[in-house]
Amino acid sequence: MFPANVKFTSGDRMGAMTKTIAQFRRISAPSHHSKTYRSKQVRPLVSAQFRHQEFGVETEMNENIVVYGIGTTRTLRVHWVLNELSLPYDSVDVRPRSEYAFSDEYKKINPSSKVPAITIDDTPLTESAAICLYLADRYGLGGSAEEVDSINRAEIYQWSLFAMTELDAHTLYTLFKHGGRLAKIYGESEVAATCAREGFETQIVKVENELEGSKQFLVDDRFSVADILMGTCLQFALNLTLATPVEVPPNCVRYLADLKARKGFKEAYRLNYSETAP
Ligand SMILES: N[C@@H](CCC(=O)N[C@@H](CS)C(=O)NCC(=O)O)C(=O)O
Repeated sequence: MFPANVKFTSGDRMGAMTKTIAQFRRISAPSHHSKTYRSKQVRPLVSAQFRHQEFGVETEMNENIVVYGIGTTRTLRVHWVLNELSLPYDSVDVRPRSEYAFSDEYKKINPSSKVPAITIDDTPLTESAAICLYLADRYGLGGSAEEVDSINRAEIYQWSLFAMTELDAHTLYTLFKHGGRLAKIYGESEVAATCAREGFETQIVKVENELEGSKQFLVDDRFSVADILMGTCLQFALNLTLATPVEVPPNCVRYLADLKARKGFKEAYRLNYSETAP
């Protein structure tokens, strides 16, 4: 199932990785304040050589990956998966709703002008979850490297899609758009915001119960892309600035705190939230 350039060390999934390329670069997108688009500047970013030992993946990276998008929990998840995998990539600083996001240049990458997006050797891919699932499958992040017919893999999809649909898209983003900071753009609506809040608080119980008993990861006691997608949704919930904050229950708060202690998360967070990161 894996392409020729991604190999597991001879039958030993926990074997050491033999090759890592980890030179990151950041490309500055034109600032949303500027009227004219400056040519992109390339700055070297720090390398991050970690995690592959955990997954036992031997990677020969022949592709050029560029991430478009910083500053939100959806962009964070893409930086996070790449940092967990120690994959080299370039990053273009595109903020949501910025002038560059609506430029013809960016619309060729994501016609809906949203972030995040990536290009892989100039082929664009959008939708944060699709990007994360693809990269996790292709480069073997934890449980995602399971055979296609394994139940673990099915559970990774189950939790990933649950996070994206029940939490990210139709409860948290609706609350953000109609009851939070984006209401000035999308219109304030108490009905929509209340429904979204109740929806989140009902759905999160399923995650809370799953994490009972100090459970660290969602699937098979192993870190997987489902944890990245769920963790960023929980972070999204906690980031929402609302008169009455949404309630994130204790097992979820503890689970997120553990995820945030990971080196891959910390590096991704630094790159995602600081425009001046080297
Ligand atoms: N389903 C998409 C949602 C992308 C999305 O809505 N991104 C936000 C930033 S987190 C955005 O660009 N919003 C612009 C807007 O619609 O205002 C994904 O997960 O990638």
